[in-house]
Amino acid sequence: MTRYNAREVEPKWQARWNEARAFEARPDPSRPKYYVLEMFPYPSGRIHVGHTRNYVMGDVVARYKRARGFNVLHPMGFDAFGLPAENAAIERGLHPDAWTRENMAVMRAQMEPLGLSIDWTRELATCDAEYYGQQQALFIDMLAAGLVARKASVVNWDPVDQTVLANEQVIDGKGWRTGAPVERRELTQWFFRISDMAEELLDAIDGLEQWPEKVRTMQRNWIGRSRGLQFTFETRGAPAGHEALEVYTTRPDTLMGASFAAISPDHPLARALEKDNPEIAAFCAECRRMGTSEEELEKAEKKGLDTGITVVHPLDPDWHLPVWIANFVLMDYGTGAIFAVPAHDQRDLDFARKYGLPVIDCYTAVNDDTRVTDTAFVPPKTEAVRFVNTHTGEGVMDANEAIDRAIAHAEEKGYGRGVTKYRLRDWGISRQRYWGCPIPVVHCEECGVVPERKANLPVRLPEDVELTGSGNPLERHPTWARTTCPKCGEPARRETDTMDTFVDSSWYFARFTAPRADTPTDPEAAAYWMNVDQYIGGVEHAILHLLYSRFFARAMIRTGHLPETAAEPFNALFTQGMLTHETYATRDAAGREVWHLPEEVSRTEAGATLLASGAPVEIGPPIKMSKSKKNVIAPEDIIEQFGADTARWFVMSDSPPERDVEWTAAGVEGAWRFLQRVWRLAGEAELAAHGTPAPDCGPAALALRKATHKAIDGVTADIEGFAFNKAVARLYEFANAIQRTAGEGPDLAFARREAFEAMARLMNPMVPHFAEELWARLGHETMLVDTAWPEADAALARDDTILLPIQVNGKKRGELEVARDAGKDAIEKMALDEPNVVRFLEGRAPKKVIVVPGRIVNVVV
Ligand code: ANZ
Ligand code: ZN
Repeated sequence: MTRYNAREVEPKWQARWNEARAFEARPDPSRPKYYVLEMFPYPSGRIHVGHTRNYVMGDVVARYKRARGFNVLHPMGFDAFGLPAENAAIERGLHPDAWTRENMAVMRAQMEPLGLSIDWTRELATCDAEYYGQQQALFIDMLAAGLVARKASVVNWDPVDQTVLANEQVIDGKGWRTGAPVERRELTQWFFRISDMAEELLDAIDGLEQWPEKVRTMQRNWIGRSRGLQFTFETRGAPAGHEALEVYTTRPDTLMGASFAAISPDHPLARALEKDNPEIAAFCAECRRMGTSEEELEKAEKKGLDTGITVVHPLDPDWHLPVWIANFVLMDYGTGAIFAVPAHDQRDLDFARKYGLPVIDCYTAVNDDTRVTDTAFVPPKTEAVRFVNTHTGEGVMDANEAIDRAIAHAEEKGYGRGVTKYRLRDWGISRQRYWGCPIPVVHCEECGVVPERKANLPVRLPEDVELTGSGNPLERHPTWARTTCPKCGEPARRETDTMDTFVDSSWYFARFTAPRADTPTDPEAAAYWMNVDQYIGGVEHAILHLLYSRFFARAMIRTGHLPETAAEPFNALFTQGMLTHETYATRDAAGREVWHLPEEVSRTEAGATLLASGAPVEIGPPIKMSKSKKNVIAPEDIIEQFGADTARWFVMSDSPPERDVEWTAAGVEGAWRFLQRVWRLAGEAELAAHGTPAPDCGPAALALRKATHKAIDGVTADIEGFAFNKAVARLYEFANAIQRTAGEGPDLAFARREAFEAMARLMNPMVPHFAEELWARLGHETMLVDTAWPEADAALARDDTILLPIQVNGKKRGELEVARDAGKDAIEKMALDEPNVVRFLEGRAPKKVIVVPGRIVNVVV
């Protein structure tokens, strides 16, 4: 009896699948299509088994759908532009292109042995000119369609790297790479006009029924719709041209609690004052040295400066409020100016306490009239409160009602109007970087900004660049930017900004439908393959990547690159959990942790020691696998030792796919032993010949047949429901049922063949090499990749007994397990003998017993 040898079997089947070009997807209108996609990886280096979990999930879906008769598209590529490549270039002298391509080769070589059913002929990398040239074509079309803007905006500026930072790259006010305090600068930048689509993007979230609710909520919050009042204050003492100050509030019901007005340091009024007031200039400059993110402003200490200007309260001409410049007011939200109500806004309260400004309560809790001291009173807008100082009518009501009244009041009296605002800002895509997609426009002295001609695309990156980590290498390049104007033919300069790498990943799913087309998409292929039926990826991309992709899908519809039906490009989204592992650390002389790879450690029940020195090792709790903590396992090590299928089986077992799963040596060995056990059972079993008709089955054979058909039913439902761990658990049970079945005879030989055939087909999505080998061993000449999913026989899959609830006088008092086909009389008799029912009857005779077969028994006394 030979052992199952994954090391020989796995490459063999991979070669056979490749020979058969089994995974190359071709449009075929006669078959339903299924597009499954895992978020494509960034080629940062080697992958660890943690990365493989979502590819395996995608593969389970892909192989299952293929067996269900779908024409499956399951592509893979690389999100290959980005900063780490430039950093590697600076640190190690490698060209970003070389570094990236080397990593891609390594990762592909790590992925291939996993036996994923990927159509590698569609592979793309966003750093290929073939890809980014089409992105440039798309940009030009979007420019023509009015979806692109060029405008001045305040950005985070890293003074050391001389570059713009995204908000996410600003950590505690410092550049993520340099640690230098970030400054604010105004630059002319390229934007995608995503904020114009805010309403549409928000409303469409309701239709994303197969997305996790938490992701939908995150998207909604990011878009951030609010309803409020916009109105103008008259100013007193302001420079000419600033007689009016427009403010936005979401709490117009608190107008009577106004304590002061505040403007952003970037507000035009602040800029006007700064010109001839050094104190204001110095204060604004100080504010500008902070990042622009809301989060950051939230955390920063509140600071302000009284401008000496006042505004007139709209409800009382004699009431004048001072105007402050405040660091917590953002220029790009609302109007960049507010009135502040310290009693009901914590930021305003902190500010008021610091600068001795009044705190005026507008409302209190309904049954507790405590006034505000250190904590602003901000109950949810749906909660009823008692208004004590308001123009909206005093008394008990919730904020929403009061706000509606306040807006109506302002509109009636004519001092303001109700408006809807969105938090979502336009998407700034300009980066002063080398390793990104060049923005395909030209600056001409005569004609201004001119898009490049499509015939001249791609605008390729130069290969010879000097990367120093500061400034923009494209701008420094001696010749690259020199070109001629596409319009007038005179000498002109190329745009040297490259695109945010989020652009690259916002349409790759569409490109996969025709990755070599000489337009961004091939409309016919896109119409056939779109949408992505199942998208799988990390929840860390729940906001930006998905929102940008949703914007791009709409932009591509408007520019004719996607069909109308693709506005929401991802029908279903699944966010997978992480793979975790214990950490192992020793201490250096200074007491700092030194992390060790699991393979460097000898781990027993009692503890762990370093293999090399025997030194004791501190074991940390399982956390997400990461290079920095070294708690990673290389897939090739597992494949070498146990085979890819063992790894695949393990990462699908134990935990629901949306939750984390802990990688343990014992768990992996358990997975390996299971495959060996099934292999051994199949070898030992006496099986009927192919195509033998079902003989009359004795009880043992019938029990096994029932187990088989229940397994088919169950595993099918589990995979459909993304409960891969349940499918795995069910297959363990099924193997036990096979093992339990004793005896011999034609009926058992038949039942066993049926069982193993089902086992191979049901295991196939998870452990495809093993399943193919088992299938072949059962005597099949065709491969499982071409074999249909098994169908359960409903009669066999059904449970023989069912549970019936018993009610006495309408209250549930017990349960009855009865044969599925039990007759009414028999059920009635059993129900009256049921101990709980006997107790409730207390010796009385029932007036009536109503049996609804298959549903319920009602006893009336
Ligand atoms: C008066 C008021 C009273 C406010 C009160 C809040 C509470 P949401 O609801 O999150 O959209 N605001 C408006 N523009 C701002 C800006 N550019 N920078 C900083 N803060 C700004 O926030 C809207 C509220 O945030 C607005 O309502 C305004 O303060 C402030 F008890 O006006 B409120
Ligand atoms: Zn020109």
